[in-house]
Amino acid sequence: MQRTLVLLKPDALERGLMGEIISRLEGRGLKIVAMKMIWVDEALAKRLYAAHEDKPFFRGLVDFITSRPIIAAVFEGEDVVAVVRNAMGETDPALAAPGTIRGDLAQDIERNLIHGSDSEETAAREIELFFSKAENFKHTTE
Ligand code: IDP
Ligand code: MG
Repeated sequence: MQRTLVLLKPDALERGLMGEIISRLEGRGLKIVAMKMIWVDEALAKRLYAAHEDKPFFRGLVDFITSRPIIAAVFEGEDVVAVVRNAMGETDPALAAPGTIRGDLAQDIERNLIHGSDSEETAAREIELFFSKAENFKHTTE
C-alpha cells in the first residue's frame, strides 16, 4: 500500500470545492489516513516548493498557498501516487482532460485547486513536512 500527500489549495476553500474534490478521491477507493485544515506559513511553503525556487512563478506560488487556509491530507491506496496524479489532471487546467479535477473545475495554472506528490519519494518527504508520526498513523483496516 502506498501513501501520498494531497493539498486542497486556497482556491478550493474560496470556491467551496473541498467536499467535491475529497469525494472524487474517495470515490476512487482511496482511503484518508490523515487530514487537517491549516494555514501554511512562508517557511513551510518554501520547503514544499523548494524544487521551484528558481522559477519565475515561485513568489506567486508561495504567496498563493499562504493566502488562505488549505486542507492537507494523506491518502492511501494501491499506486495512490499515480491514481491521484491522474485524478488531478495536467498542471495547466487548459490542458487537463475532462473528467479530471483540474480539467473540470480549475481556473488557471496558478489556481489549479490541488497538489499531489509526484513520486513515492516525494510523497514520503512531503508527508513528513505536514504531519507528525502520530498524525500519520497506521490505518486500522490494514
Ligand atoms: P503539479 O502541481 O502538477 O505537480 P508542478 O510543476 O509541480 O505542478 O508545479 C507546482 C505548482 O506550481 C503547480 O501546481 C502550479 O500551481 C504552479 N505552476 C507550475 N507551473 C507554473 C507556471 O508556468 N506559471 C504559474 N504557476 C505555475
Ligand atoms: Mg508537483
